Order: sequence, then structure tokens, then C-alpha cells
Amino acid sequence: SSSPVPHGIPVPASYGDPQRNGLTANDLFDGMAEHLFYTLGTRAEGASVHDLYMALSHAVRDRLMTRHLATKDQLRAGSAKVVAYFSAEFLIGPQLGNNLLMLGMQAEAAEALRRFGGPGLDQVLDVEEEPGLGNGGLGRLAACYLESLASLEFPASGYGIRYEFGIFDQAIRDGWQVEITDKWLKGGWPWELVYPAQSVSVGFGGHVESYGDEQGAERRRWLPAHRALGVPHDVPVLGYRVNSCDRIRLWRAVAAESFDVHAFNEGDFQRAVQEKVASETLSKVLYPNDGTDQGKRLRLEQQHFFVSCSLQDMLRTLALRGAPVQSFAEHWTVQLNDTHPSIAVAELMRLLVDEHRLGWDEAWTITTASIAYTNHTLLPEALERWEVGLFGSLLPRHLEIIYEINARFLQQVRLHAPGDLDLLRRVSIIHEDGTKAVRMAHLATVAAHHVNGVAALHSQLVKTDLFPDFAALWPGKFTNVTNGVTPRRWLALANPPLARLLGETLGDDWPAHIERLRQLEPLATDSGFQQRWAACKLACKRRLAGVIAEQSQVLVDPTSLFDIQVKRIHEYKRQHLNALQVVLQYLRIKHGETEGMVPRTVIFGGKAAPGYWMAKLIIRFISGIAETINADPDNRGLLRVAFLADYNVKLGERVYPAADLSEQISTAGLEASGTGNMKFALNGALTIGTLDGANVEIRQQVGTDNFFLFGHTTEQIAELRSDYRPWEWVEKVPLLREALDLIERGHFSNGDGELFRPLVQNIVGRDSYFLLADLPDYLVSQNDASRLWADPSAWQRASILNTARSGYFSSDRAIREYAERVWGVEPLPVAMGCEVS
Ligand code: T68
Repeated sequence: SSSPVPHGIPVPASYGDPQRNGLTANDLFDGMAEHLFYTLGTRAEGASVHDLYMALSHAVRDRLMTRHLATKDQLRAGSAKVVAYFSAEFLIGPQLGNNLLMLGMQAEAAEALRRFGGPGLDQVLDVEEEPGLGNGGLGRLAACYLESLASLEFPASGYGIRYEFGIFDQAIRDGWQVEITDKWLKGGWPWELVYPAQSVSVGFGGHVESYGDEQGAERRRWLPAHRALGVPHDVPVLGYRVNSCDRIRLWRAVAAESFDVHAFNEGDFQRAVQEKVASETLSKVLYPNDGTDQGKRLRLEQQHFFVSCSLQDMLRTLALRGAPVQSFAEHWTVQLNDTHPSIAVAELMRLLVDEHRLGWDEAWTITTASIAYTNHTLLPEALERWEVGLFGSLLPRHLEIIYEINARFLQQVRLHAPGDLDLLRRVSIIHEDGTKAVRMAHLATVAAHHVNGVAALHSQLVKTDLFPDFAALWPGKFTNVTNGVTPRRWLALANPPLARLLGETLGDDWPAHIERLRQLEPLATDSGFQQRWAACKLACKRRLAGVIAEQSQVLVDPTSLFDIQVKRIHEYKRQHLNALQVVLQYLRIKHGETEGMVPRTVIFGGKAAPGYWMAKLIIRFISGIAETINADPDNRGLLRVAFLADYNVKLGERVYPAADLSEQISTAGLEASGTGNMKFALNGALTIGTLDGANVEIRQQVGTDNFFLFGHTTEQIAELRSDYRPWEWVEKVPLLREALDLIERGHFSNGDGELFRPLVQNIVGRDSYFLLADLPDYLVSQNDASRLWADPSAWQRASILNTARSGYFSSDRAIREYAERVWGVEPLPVAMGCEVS
């Protein structure tokens, strides 16, 4: 290999210059002109919007580079403990607008574009394809956390998979969801840096053998049947107005050898490329299931692939720091985002014991000191387990290691509770009834130094319902870190009118000091401020109304109450409860019972897992009621319904700021936390919700008067469950019988009397999610919301208080809690010899 360039070569002058730092509109214009010419090979004259987007993105990316490299140097050379956030999903959203915000260069970018004389900044931002490398809340949480880590100047790296195809794009045809392949890379994606020289090799399959090492000790070694290479693709994650620029390192799989030359020479071209195709399948596509475990071999392959790449990468960094492998836990702290990366427990043990020749006990001490686990679900169908047969054929050495971990763990349990065989059966990492399977949540829990849930209620239920035996064994291991969302993307970027008002009221640096929102409290009753507040909201609602009109030709009134439910479609989230409530309101209008009603626009958005038939039928149902209700002249503007297609981060940025009412109506005890609920409250929406997930804490924070509570509690649901006859609840709600009949007879399906029957029968017959038990109370709360809406000043007050009291739900607060209570890491400002803006 060629020798490296000696030190002392300066960075490009304009980027390192402490005075200018390359951040003026002039510099940006020059940078764009250069990139149009040299990077894109086009002339400024006649450049398309996409060309301008690419040129501006490259010019902005250049301006991250000094910070990114300075942060990396620190990672390579220093000795500070670094956070490794392991996640199979990172739903990072569009990058250009966010990076401009972080750099404080929005006005400069607009000015640079003006000088090209073409499209404006909004138009350019609009062409960005977002990388949909996640399903929903879990993936978006990982993105918020990396952003807060950088903004709070913690050294960190996200680790995940660079899926070639992310979550599908959703189209609605004839009311049904249609899935379209997500081709986020098709136009070229300028926000990643590829480091082929840092590729690592990962094994699969094969067998394990014993051998004697130099000291004559017996050791095990794994001889994989196949190998794939992981090539790191880094997405820089800049902190807000600081020098820290962390990264998310995403692994792309390529074949260890691009094709079989022997087969090629024999003329077997098919076989020659087979290995290549098989390897590259690893990072081809994101599994679009949230909340179910498919148990597919490829999924386990993906998990092992990115975890092994990441741990090897971390060990390499340790060597670069000149630190011994024994010090791993002082240099790295690993957070497992759900169980998807929990194979890390076995892989780290394998690397330490087999490759680095540490003893078992020493390796176990290191592993358990470095790994922590976040649980995101109590739903049994979402808890990962792998059949031992499948697991062993793919990862034979890991299975051995897991058996050894389990044997030692169960021995500990025997000492703790002699003779309690049932306890052993319950806590074992290997599920032994029927087909043997590895329970990944047990593996993660046994190894982790901390296990956390994602909201106070959820963390409680993790201890009492999900892992009571583990909680009794290790009471100190279990903790709570309530989720948070970044106020930069979800307020400063998404809500420009409100951001401006907050800047004037709280000072320009409020996004770095979200606790200042509290200062809004005394203004909540100030009528002048209320009017400005309402004007911001109206502007955002106009913008969303424009999106709806463009997408679905439905015209909505921006002065009506915007009542919004956006999230993955799932029975436990109960979009069909909301839809049922809409049908009842519609019937009231038809019967002339409009007393107390206010004009409402009910908006839904969200994707259904492609194999989740009932969720897809719920989408069809919402489309059906929207079509019928919007076309009915009896409405007199009191009710409109819209389904927003292809809900994603970009659309979310339009949706949250425009909401008056936030629907958080899951069956109590089933939503781990929710994070959309936080984005709504931060943007001044009032919540109508159950006592579930983080709703409980939102209600505590914003005040019970500023939250519309309804529904059975977790305990009440548990009681109901033993003897629930949903059909007996039907008569308790006026008009419900009529509504269900209309639905069944095809009133919302152009006379088709079959289409929605399974939905109605599901509700009246089983109602596993207790819609009918919660419906009466839900309707009362909806009326309360209408009544408050009819008093604009009272509504504005409550809205202002929601924002003022939502600072707690910042991901900065959550990251500080992880840093202090789980990771034991300190902020480490990055020195560059020049400051940002
Ligand atoms: C969500 N989980 C929780 N899972 O449902 C939500 N699952 O309450 C919580 O706020 C959020 O996590 C963040 O903590 C998910 O989003 C998935 O997306 C998922 C993906 C693959 C497999 C299983």
C-alpha cells in the first residue's frame, strides 16, 4: 500500500478560516458553482432543481467536514468513553434543511440560491428523498438520540445497516394501501461518506472445532462456510451550533470476492455471480414489520452482519488508541435498541474469547460492563425468538456460547432459589417447551448492566408483567428512561412561524435550551400573545391543507379543528376506534343533532405492514368513510376526513405543527411510549388520550386541564379481559347500532355488504383491543374538546401551556439521563481553533 500523506498539509482555506469559516452566502454560492461544474458535470445555466439540491448539499456537506474530522480524530486518538448506539433502524429524515439549521446557514443558503436566479430554498428542500431506513417510532428515536448526542457534545457513533431499499412508499388506490419499492438511492444521495479501506469480514454457517493453543489449552474455533464484507457508509450527524459532528455508521454488504473466477472460466456465469448476489442480499431490504417477529433467516443474518461489523470496528478503534482489549468497557458503551442487535452479547464473547484469547470470566465481565438494553414492547408477538435449529446452522459458535451463558446463569438462579424448577424454565434463555428457541430478550436481559423501558408506565410493566423473575433476581438492573424527541427538527425546523415567535420571545438560542419554553407560561393568558400564537398555527394549517389538496383533491378548511392521528396502523393503536367515532359524529349530523359540534377536519396517516391484513382493511375503512362523508352535502362543513398517503418524516414535519388535537388512543398498557404524542404537544396540540405509554407523563407535565383523558386504565383493562362481552357494550352508545349496521350494509363501501364485515365482526365479536369498552368515554372527551374549541381564548391558553410544559420531552433530557445513569459518559467539546457562527 502507498505511504500516507505527511502531516501538516492544510485543510481547504475557506473551511478552516476562523473568521469566515466558509459559512457566508458568498462561500456557499462559490461552493455550489464548483460542485455544479466539477461534481455534477453540469453548467449553472439550465441546472434542474435536483442539480441545485445536489450542489447545495455537497457545498453544505463540505462545511461539516472540518468538524466531522475533528470529532473523528478525537474518537481515534483520545481515551474518552464513546457511545455505540446499535440499531437495526435509523429513520433520519431529510438532511439538507436540518444541516442548514444546525450550521445556522438557512438565510445564507436562500441567498446563494437567489443568486442563481432559479428555484427558492423551499422548492430545493422539497426534492430531497428521505432514507426510509426504519419502520416507525423505534427508528426515529434512534435518529433523535444521535442528534442529541452530537448537540450535547457526547462522543458517539450510531451503528446500523445501509438498506438499499428502506420502508416501502405507500400509495392509496381505490382506498387500499399499495406498496411501492423505496428507491432512495436512485438520484444519488449526497450525505454519506464511504470508507472501503475500513471494510470488515463477517462469517456465516459452517462448523466449530476444538484445537490446542500454544499453551496447550483447549480452545474452540469457528470455521464459517461463507463470508461477506461490510463496507462502512457514514452519515455525519452535526450537533446544534457546536463543533461536535458524530456519525451513523451504516454497513453495506458486498461479496468477499466479487465472483467465482473458476466458474466464470467454465462458462457458468450464473454460478459465477451467485455468491455476490447472496452476500449483497444481506443489506438489500428493511423488513417492513413493526410489532411482529417474522423469524426469518435473512433477518437474523442482517442482525449478525451489522453487529459483527460494528464490534470489529470498535475493537479496531481500541487498537488505534493503543489500548488493550481488556479495556474495552472503558472505551465503549453499547446501547441495544431493542433486541434486534442482541446477538452482540454472543458475538462480543466470541471475539474476546476465541479471537483475543481472553478467559471466559474476564470476557463476561467486559461484555456485561459494556452492554445495556432498551425494551420497546410488551406485545408477545414482537418478542424475538429464534429456533435453535435455524440459529445453530447459521451461527454454530454463537449457539454454543449462548448455551454456556445460559448454563452459568441458570446455576446462579439455582443458588438463589433452590428447587424452583419452574423458575428455571421461565427465565432460561432457551425456551424448552415444544420447539427449542433462543429468547433474545432473555439473552439481552441476562447480559445487560441496565435494562430500560421507554416511559414510566412501560418500565413499570417491564418489571411487573414482562420480566418479574428477572426483576426479582436483579432489582437494580431495571430502570426507566422516558423517550424524547429533538426540538431542533420537530420545532425549530418543522415549524418556522412558531420558531420565529419563540426566537423573539425566548432568545435565538432557545433550541439548545428547551427548558426556556417554561417562560411562555405567563404569556398563556395574554390576548396579544394568544393572537400571535393562533396566527402561527393557522399558517401551519394552511400549509398542511395545501399538501392534502395536492395529494387527494380534498379541500379542507384551515380554520376548522385539525384532529390528527398519524402513526403505524395497528389494532392496538386503534385507528378504527377513531374512525368509528367519526361515523358516529356523521350520524349525529345526519340526524340534525349538531348541538355542541364544531367544524372538524379528521386526518389520518400511517403505513400498514404488508402482511397485516386487518391493518390494511382499517386503511380501506378510513378511505371509505372519507369518501362518503366528504361527498355528503348534509355535512354543512362540520366534518371532513382525509387519509394522508405515505406518512414519513418529511410529511411529519408538515403534520405536527398543524395539529390542534392529537389522537393518542391506544389500549392502556400496550403502547410502550409513543414519540409522536410528544411532537404534537411540543407544537401546541392538545392530546385526547388514554393513560398509556408517555401519555401519562404528558398529562402530568401539561396539566390535567389541558389534556382530554378517557378510557380504562391498564389495571381496569386487565380486569375486563377475564370476562369481556363486547356485544353487551353496543347498546350503551346512542347511534352505535345504526352505525355498525350502516358499515356492514355497505354505506361506506359503495353498497358492498361484504367488505367491512370482518372489521365489524372483529369489533363486536372479540374486540381484543377494547374499543367498545372505551368508546362511551371517548365520545364524552371528544365533546369536551369541541366545547373548549368553541372558546378560542381558552383553547389558545391550553395550547400555549402544552408547548410551555413539554420541554421535558426533549431528547436532550433523555440523553442526559442515559449518559449519567446508564452509560457513565461525559460531554467532550471538540476543539477546532474556530467557532461556529
Ligand atoms: C415503538 N416500537 C413503540 N417498533 O411501539 C413506541 N418493532 O411506543 C415507542 O415510542 C417507540 O418504539 C420508541 O421507543 C417500534 O417502533 C418497531 O418499529 C419495530 C421494528 C422492527 C421489529 C419490531
